[in-house]
Amino acid sequence: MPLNVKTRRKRGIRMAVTLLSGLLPVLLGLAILYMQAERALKQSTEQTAEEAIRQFELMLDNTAQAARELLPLAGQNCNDVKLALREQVTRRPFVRSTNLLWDNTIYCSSLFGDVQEASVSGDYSKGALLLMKGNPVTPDTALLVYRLSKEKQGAMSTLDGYHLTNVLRLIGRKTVLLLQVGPHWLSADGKFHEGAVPAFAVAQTRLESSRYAFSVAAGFPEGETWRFMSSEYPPLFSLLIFFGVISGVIGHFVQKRSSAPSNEMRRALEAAEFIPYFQPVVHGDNKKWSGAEVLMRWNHPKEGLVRPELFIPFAEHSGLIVPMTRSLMQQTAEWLAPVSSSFEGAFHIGINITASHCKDLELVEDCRQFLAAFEPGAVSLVLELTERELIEPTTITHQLFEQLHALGVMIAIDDFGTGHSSLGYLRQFNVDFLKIDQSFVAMIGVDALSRHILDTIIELSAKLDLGIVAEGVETTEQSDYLTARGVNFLQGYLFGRPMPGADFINALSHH
Ligand code: G
Ligand code: G
Ligand code: MN
Repeated sequence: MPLNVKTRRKRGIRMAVTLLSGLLPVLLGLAILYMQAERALKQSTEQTAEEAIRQFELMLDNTAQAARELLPLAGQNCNDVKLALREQVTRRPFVRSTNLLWDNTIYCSSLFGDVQEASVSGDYSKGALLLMKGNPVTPDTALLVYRLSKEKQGAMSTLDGYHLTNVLRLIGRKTVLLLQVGPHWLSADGKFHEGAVPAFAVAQTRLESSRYAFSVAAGFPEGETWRFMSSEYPPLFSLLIFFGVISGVIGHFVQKRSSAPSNEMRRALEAAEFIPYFQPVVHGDNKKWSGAEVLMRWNHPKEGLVRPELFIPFAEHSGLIVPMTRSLMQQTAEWLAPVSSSFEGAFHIGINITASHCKDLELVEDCRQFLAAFEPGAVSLVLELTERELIEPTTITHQLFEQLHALGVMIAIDDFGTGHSSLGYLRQFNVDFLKIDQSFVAMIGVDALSRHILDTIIELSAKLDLGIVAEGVETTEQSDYLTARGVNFLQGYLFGRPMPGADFINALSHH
C-alpha cells in the first residue's frame, strides 16, 4: 500500500511528534511534582524553625528567670551573695553560670567568686543576649549570655552552647538549622561564626523570636528537592510514565490515521506523480477512435504504478482530489493539444469526477482552462460521474451544471446500472451520456437476466435521447451484439487498454 510508504524525513518528524506527545505529560507532571515538593519542603523548614524557636525560648526562660532573681542582689558584697549565684546554677536547668555586675563591670561570678571584668552592654543584642565563641574556662564551647540591667545593677546568666547545638541537631535532622544572635551565629556542628548567615538553596526560612533577641534560619542544600522527590514520589513517577506511554501511543495513532495518507499524497502531487493513462473509446459502427477516457495512475517511486481504487478515496477524504484532477486535466491537454489537428470531428475526452468535486464552482474554471488549450471544436469534454455516489441537488450544484453546460461540457453517468439514479436525476443534471457498467457487458451470451437489463438500458437511453457508451468490451461477440442494438460508443480491451500518453499518441497517429 503506497500510502504507508514514508520518506525518512517524514518518519523522523512523526517519531519526534510521538516522542513529544509522550514526553509532554511526563515533563508537565514532573514540573508539578517539583513545585509540590518545593512547597512540602518549605512547609517542613517553617515547622522546624518554629519548633527550634520554641525550644530556645524554653531554655532562655530559665536563664532569664535566674537573672531576674539575682538582679536585686547586684551591688551587694560578693562573699554575701555568691551562694545565691551558685544556687541558681544548681537549681535551674540549662544555666551554666551566673554573674553580678555593677556599673558595667562583672564583680562576682558563680564559679570564681570575686572577679573584675569590664562588660559593655553594647555587645549585647538589643542589650540582653550575646552569643560568644567561648570563655576563658571553656574557650571552644560557644555560650549564650543573658543579661538584665537596672541603672548600675546588672545580672547575667549563661547557657551552654552544648544545649543549643543539641536543639539544632535534633530538631533539624535533615533540615539545616542555624541560631543567630546579633552579628553571631551558631551552626549544628557547634561552631561559632561571625557575619552574614549563608543563604540556603532550597526552602530558605528565617524566623525571629518574639520574646528574645535571636532568630533561627532553616533550609536545605542544593539538590534537596530532587532527593525529596526520588524518596517520596516513586509511585507518582510510575503513574506519570504510564500516562506518558498512553499519550505517546495515542499521539502515534492519531498522526497515523489523520495526516499520513494526505501528507504522502500532497508530496506526490508536488512531485507530479499522478499521471494520466488513456483508454480509447470507439464508434459503434466503424470502430474508429472517437475519443478516450482519462484514467489516473499514481507513478509511485517505490510501489510502481498504483491503481486509483487504492488512493482516490483518500484523495476525496482530504480534498486533494480537486488539485489532483486539475493536474490530470492539465497533463491531458499537454499530451493531446499538439495532435488535436489530426482529430476527425470533436474528440471526446472523458474525465472522472467525484461528488466531492462538485461542492463549489472551481470545476468550471478548470474545464474552461482545459478547453482553452485546444482549437475551438477540436475536443468535447465529458465529465464522468459514477452512479454509485450521486450528487445532491443543491443551488450550488445546479449553478455548477448550468455553467458547465454553457461551456459546452457534457455529463456522463459512469457505471450505469450499478447505482440507483432515477429518471428525474438524469433530467435534473442534463445528462448527455450513459456508460453501461462492464458487468452487464460481461454477461452478454452468459446470463439472460443481465442481458434484459442491458437491452432495457439501451432502449431507455434511445428514448431519452442520451448517447450510450458500453464499457469493458473484450470480445467480438460483445461488440457485435452492442453494435446490432445501435450502441454509439464502445470501450474495452478489445479496442485498447488504458495506456500512457506517449503510447496513446503513437497509436492515435497509426489509426
Ligand atoms: O482504469 P482503472 O482501473 O484505473 O479505473 C478504476 C476506477 O478509478 C474507475 O472506476 C475510474 O472511474 C476511477 N478513476 C480513474 N481515474 C480517475 C480520476 O481521475 N478521478 C476519479 N475520481 N476517479 C478515477
Ligand atoms: O471509470 P470506470 O469505472 O468506467 O473505469 C473503467 C475501468 O474499467 C478502469 O479500471 C479500466 O481499466 C477498466 N477497463 C477498461 N476496459 C476494460 C475491459 O475491457 N475489461 C475489463 N475487465 N476492465 C476494463
Ligand atoms: Mn469512468
